[in-house]
Amino acid sequence: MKTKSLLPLAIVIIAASLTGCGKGGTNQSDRTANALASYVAPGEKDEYYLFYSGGHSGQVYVAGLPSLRPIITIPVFAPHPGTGYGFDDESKKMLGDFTWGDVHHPALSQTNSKYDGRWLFVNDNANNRIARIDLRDFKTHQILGPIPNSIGNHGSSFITENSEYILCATRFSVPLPKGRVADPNDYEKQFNGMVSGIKVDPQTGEMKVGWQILTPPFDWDLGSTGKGPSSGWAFWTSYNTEMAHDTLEVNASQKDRDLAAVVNWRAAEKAVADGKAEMMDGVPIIDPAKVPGILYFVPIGKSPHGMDVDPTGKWVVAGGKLSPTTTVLNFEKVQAAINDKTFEGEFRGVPILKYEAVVEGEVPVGLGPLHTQFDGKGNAYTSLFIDSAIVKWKLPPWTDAEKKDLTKAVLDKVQAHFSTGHLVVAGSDTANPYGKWLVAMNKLSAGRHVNVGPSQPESSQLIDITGDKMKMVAESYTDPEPHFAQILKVSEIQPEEVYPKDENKDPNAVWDKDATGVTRNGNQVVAKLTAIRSHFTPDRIDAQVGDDLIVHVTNIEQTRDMIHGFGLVEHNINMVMDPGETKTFHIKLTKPGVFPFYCTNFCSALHQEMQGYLVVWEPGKGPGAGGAGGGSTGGGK
Ligand SMILES: [Cu+2]
Repeated sequence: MKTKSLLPLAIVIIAASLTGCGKGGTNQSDRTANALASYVAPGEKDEYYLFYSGGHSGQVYVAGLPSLRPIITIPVFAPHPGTGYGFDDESKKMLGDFTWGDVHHPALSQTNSKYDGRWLFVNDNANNRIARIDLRDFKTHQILGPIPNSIGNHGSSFITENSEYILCATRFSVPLPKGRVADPNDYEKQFNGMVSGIKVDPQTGEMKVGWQILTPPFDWDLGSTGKGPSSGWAFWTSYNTEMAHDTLEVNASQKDRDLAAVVNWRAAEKAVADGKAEMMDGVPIIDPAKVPGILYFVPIGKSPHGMDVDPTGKWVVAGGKLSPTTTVLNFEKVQAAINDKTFEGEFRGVPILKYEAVVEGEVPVGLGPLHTQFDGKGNAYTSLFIDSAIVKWKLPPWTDAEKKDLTKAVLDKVQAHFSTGHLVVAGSDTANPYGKWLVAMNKLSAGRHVNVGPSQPESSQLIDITGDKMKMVAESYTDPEPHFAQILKVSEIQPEEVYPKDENKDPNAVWDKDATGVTRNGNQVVAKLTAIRSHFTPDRIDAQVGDDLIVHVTNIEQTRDMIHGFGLVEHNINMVMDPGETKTFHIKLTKPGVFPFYCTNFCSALHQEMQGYLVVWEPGKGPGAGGAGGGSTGGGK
């Protein structure tokens, strides 16, 4: 009797010791397998770059995959003393008067719907800008904007399949052109949204505003561009087709369906070339009511969010947000409906495609579907904000049984922690995704890290999607606040580690001691310095109160990772020069004194000794005092 009753308990104990159930409900063998799957040993390197947007930090962060370890911050819309960004003349000019931005959706440049490893574009939702990062040096090289006639540049940056355009849509609507004032009570009549085509130079990546399409004052949300059969098209969801201007939480959630935009961007480009646009604030604007064939609407339920085109370009998936389904549009049906004029009405002269004619199905994925990504094997992965999960489901074509009951198309679900917003599958927006890894970027990661006070760190989770079932592998801190991300194979790019001397075209670059020095011309004092381990030449600059001081520093190292900084005390200056790079700053000297400058970027055992003095004399005093016209003033030669 006694033996019999103890037997089940013994089995439980043995089973528990075999599986070794650990923290967080993961058993020991899974813990070991997961650790090995994401482990990158000291000296080894990751296989992929993860570029994730930094939201209102204004920056882009780069981590490695599968380790999820942060590698570098690429400053874009905010100063970053660690790299001297926003302190030298060039980056200061790019930032303009803004010290922040709101980065949402990075886009890697593409050629033939494949990442070409040249540029990464990111949008600024707050100040209506687009930036270009060059993957040759992982630095921001252009900030375009504020874009005219565009407010709330959230629905971007969506790149076309050969990087012809960055396409953008507005989240907010205002009276246009910017600066015109109208009462928000007249929202429907006086306010407008906009779709913008930002033209990208195919050689240099230089961006300029190409054209714009006027839209009703809907709040455009996320979008994506077509490829294959949908080549030349782009798609955005919207919320607030109610056109409410207050208490949007309630007033913009009245209708069961909102209108998504289906945009023929090639037709827009042609219409502008054919002179069918009217200028507003220097930009050719197309009114889609006057130029048919550019814009169509299609109803999507309810308050949708993400709009993603699959790798074949045939299926366009919209997340329902307030509806527990994703809506799958069939692009061939979209084209047929356009050709056959299968419309269910129009809005302000723009045809509304008949829902039943273009929808392939509504997949019951779960609560709060936001964004969808693809693995290129016929599967889709959707983030569920409310369910805090990632759901894997099967794209069409569906079997008859699946069509009858689309719950059968839902293949797997894995919990995320918590409230995933965006997710990214490696290469999802190309014609040939890498698949392999999915990263869930969670919005509310309450309690996932050790307690650091009220601002709870966000977290991202790495999910292995190689098998039939998804597998949660690892989790890591992510800087606030991640929105979308892009994943690029490390082996596909070869960033420069040193700027070659002969490629430095800066007219103020100096490479040898004889070319360095400080010269005065009237009230302007120009210093040309070299930096090399472990000294500046010259290490003394003399000037006077009231002078304009211009300092050019060239890092003449040609050795990788030999970086020097130039920090000037009490003047808010910190430049950082990479090997072979010249940077310039420019200040008005307002106070007398002796101000040390020093290398801020640790460079050698004698780094601490790498310093010098800016001597700011009272007006009319010091070397070269009173002398108008050129002349040496201290330090140097
Ligand atoms: Cu140094």
